[in-house]
Amino acid sequence: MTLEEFTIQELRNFPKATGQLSGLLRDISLAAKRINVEVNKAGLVHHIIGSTGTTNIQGEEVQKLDEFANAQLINVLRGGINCAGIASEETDDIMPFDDPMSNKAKYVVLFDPLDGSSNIDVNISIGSIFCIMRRVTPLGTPCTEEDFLQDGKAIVAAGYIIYGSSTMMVYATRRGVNGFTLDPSIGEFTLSHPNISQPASGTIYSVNYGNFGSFSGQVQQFIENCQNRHKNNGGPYSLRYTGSLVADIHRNMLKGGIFLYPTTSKAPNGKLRLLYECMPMAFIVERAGGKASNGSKRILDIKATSLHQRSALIIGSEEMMIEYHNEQRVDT
Ligand code: AHM
Ligand code: MG
Repeated sequence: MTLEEFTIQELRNFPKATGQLSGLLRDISLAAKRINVEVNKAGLVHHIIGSTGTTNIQGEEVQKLDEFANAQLINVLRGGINCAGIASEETDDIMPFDDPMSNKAKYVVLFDPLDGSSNIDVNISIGSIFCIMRRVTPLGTPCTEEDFLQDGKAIVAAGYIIYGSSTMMVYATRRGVNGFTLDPSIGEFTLSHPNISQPASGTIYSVNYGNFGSFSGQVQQFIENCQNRHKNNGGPYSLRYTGSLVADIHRNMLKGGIFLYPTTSKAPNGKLRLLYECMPMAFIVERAGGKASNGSKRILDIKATSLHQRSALIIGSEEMMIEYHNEQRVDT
């Protein structure tokens, strides 16, 4: 079943649905296919790799593919009629589409167009992350920042595209998580991973171990426990970390594991973006049965106060998350 067929099938189960959410998911999947084509050319065509020579609002170098992916997502969402406006990791401010059709749309979309961009030039999986929120401002008016600065209760769907050994789009709604693999022979995302459920435990931990020295004592202890405690239990956990959030969380969601990006001395509020990275991934993982926190608070209970707010992120299999939080309590 293609993603398009799947979303239409879902609509049949909800006769009252307006089809706006399904339309958005199809719009996003179209942008994903266009981004995928360029990502696949990255080793061949030099005008698309490397830096644009500019920096984004976060002071990071903007890669040409980041910019391309951002433009593709904006174009499909602006061209469609289901999105009132967007916020992007690569754009300073929100972008209300502000035309009569868009102003009537129920949803706004937040995204990180190309996450893990430091991996583009070295052929390691990268991803796009998106989050669809129900707006709070009156329909018929342009959306405002208030529609984006919400907590997890506003999320109706979230997903990611992973450009890896194959290209997949995984998305979650309140009804569950489904994964679609791009079938290059027909150019369609095809249902390959129905009803994804994250194993309750696992043997993988994912963390930038280079930052170990600047983690808190409690985080260091948890990591040491991952290395030691399970020796009687089939050996230590395996450390797996690509530096691409989507790839690291995708693997852990399918196999069971925990991902940690705690606060560090360099990033005292965490490195990852609450709205474009942490909240969408938290929504997906929770729908698959896992958990996500900033170390002390559930990610989906945090209400963003600014668009590019950072957060620590601890996310993964339920039992490993409980273990993490129990240890934090014991140690503090
Ligand atoms: P980006 O949005 O600039 O690509 O950065 C986000 C990435 C995540 O994909 C990844 O988990 C993290 O940054 C890796 O950071 P580090 O290199 O500090 O380990
Ligand atoms: Mg990112």
